[in-house]
Amino acid sequence: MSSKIVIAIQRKGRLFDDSKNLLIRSGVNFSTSGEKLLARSSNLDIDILLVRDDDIPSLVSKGVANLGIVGQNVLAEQVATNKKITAKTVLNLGFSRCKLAFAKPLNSKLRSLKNKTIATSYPALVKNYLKNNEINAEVIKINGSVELTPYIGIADCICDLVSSGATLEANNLIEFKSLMESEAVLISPVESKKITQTNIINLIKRFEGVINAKESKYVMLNVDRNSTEKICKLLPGADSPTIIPLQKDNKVAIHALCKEPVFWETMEKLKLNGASSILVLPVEKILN
Ligand code: PRT
Ligand code: ZN
Repeated sequence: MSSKIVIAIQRKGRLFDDSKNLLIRSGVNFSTSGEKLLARSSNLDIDILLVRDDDIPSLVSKGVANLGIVGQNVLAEQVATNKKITAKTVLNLGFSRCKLAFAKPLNSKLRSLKNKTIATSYPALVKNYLKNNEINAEVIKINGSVELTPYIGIADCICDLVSSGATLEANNLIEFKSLMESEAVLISPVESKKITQTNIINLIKRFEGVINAKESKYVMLNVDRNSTEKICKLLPGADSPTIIPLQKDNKVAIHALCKEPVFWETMEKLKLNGASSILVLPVEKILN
């Protein structure tokens, strides 16, 4: 069996920068230029296929690529349309977050989807939603500029991706129902527990390490010994903090890996409970 890993990522578009950064931060060095469709890692036996995001589920399902990075929205639509799309999600990547949502013109009196015409680039997901909710409505597939359709008279409402909501606002549309939340995911031809190639398993662990590190912070602070328990309870997502006695007074230093965001509010609470010299440091990589 070849030990080379092939990873499919989007060539250009919203997923590209974060996909590339994830690979680079996981120690996969490569460079892309111009119209190149294949990039070879300079330090690992990895090929990176640079393709349209719509082709990624099929490349991975066929085993042409061992791994791929794609939005859940694209994967779900293709799974709902084509039996040959069997790729499995092995890791949620936490970037390119958006939702697929229904929206209508601001001045629309629409109260339900019943007997309405819905324009969308995600017809299979919308049809499934309508079926599951026993709603009879017409779905028309539009590939781009979905937001225009209510104004040119071909749809009563739309179902499209929304992230900041600025596009809806600019087009005088208002969201009224979310169909699904989406983020970028790592996919493979088989479920993660069925992956046997050690180098792929190790690469997925590196990806996990980068993603977990993004949310995590290393917190260091000093406190009176008898406040230790109280302070440890306030540290978000810290499993087992290290307690180090300080030479001076009856104080200890607490060092902890917090796996959840540490907000200013948390730091203020720590201070109110007696902590001092509170340092919050970024974590680059985690290997569990
Ligand atoms: O060329 P290729 O086929 O590879 O790319 P593409 O044009 O099909 O996709 P691309 O690059 O636009 O998006 C890739 C993926 O990014 C999507 O499949 C989603 O998983 C994710 N993503 C995250 C988004 C958005 N946020 C998003 N806001 N994809 C599209 N949008 C569009 C949306 O369709 C709408 O037109 O942005 C507009 C709304 O954005 P806001 O911020 O104004 O709400
Ligand atoms: Zn696409």
